[in-house]
Amino acid sequence: MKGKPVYVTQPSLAPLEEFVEYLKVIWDTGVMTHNGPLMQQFEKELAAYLRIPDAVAVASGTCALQLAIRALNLTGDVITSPFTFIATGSIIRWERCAPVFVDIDPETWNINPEKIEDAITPRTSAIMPVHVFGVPCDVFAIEAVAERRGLKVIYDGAHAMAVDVGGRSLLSHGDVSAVSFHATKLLTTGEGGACVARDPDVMARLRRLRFFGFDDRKEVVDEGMNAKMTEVAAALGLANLKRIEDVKRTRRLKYDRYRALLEDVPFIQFQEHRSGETNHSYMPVRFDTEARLLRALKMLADEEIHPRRYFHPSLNTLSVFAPSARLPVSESVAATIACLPLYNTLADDDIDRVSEILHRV
Ligand code: T4K
Repeated sequence: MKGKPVYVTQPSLAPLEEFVEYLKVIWDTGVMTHNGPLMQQFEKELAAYLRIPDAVAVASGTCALQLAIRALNLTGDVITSPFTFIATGSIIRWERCAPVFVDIDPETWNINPEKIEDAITPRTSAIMPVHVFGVPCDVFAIEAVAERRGLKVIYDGAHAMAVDVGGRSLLSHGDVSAVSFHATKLLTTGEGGACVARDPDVMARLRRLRFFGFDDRKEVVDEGMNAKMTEVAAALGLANLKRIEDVKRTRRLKYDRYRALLEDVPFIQFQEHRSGETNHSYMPVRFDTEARLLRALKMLADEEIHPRRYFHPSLNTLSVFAPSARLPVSESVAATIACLPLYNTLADDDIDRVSEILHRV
């Protein structure tokens, strides 16, 4: 039976009253932006939640990546994953560097650390892996290569909120990690993001870059742009952060329900969580062929259920990044994956309906 449309995701929002409580600060003070009290509080509470010293809140996940590239003065080639959202590749190019795509692991769908070394040349300045769908990259192998070859590491941690690896936040790895708080993410501020850097001097630089190059006394001491998080966004972040553990728990239950229902479907493969850690921010499934994926999408769309082909096509095949090498694993994974609906208010009945349809594909 057709119900109301079911989308790939819906935002996880705190009760309106809790958001309004924070908004009152804005109405009382009139401060809407420029490193206001709510943004500072959000940075502190985010850092406390992640058990890291500090975080720099910015206007989007893409801005976070952009500022990271600038703060580390990257030039030349940046090695990255082709199986990701366009933002990863395009921000490298936007910053006048060249993305060099390296193929992915067929099971985790993250960059294959064993293939990184072969792609390094004298032009390479950094590696920018992606923790795709919130599943950690092999941070230890990647950082070993980076250290050996004198390269910086920026993690595109757009999906990596609230995941630990080796007993610490995934976002504390690398020279800089960049997370997204877009409406579709585990923690949302509407639009927003944050940078986390190991080196306090890099953190200070990120703060200057996001605010026109101003220092604490508002003197221009660096290059800069406007990538600040607004007070309204920070208010939403504060309200939503209070619920993040609930959000994670609920998503895990829904993810597990899908897994149990789909486990015996012979043509479906799940993403490998090798480190055992993930935040269940997406529900990706891989089909054996693109034809079967397309048939599944059609059958689901007929029932007003709308998964998404995150991430298709593989970035190395896009003309904006030509010429790029052929990357068979990423191209094949990208052609056969769909993210099923997964969000906190998704009804179990809808999960059952999606699973029942997939059994029939
Ligand atoms: N790196 C990676 C690996 C990323 O995945 C992303 C972004 C970035 C970097 C950059 O971070 P940001 O600069 O965006 O912070 C979404 C998001 O725009 C994007 O943030 C995200 N990744 C990407 C994977 O997906 P779409 O094309 O899915 O958006 P849209 O509008 O089709 O929304 C999908 C569904 O979500 C809708 O069917 C309904 C629901 N939705 C969406 C919005 C915008 C809502 O319920 N409310 C909303 O406000 O891009």
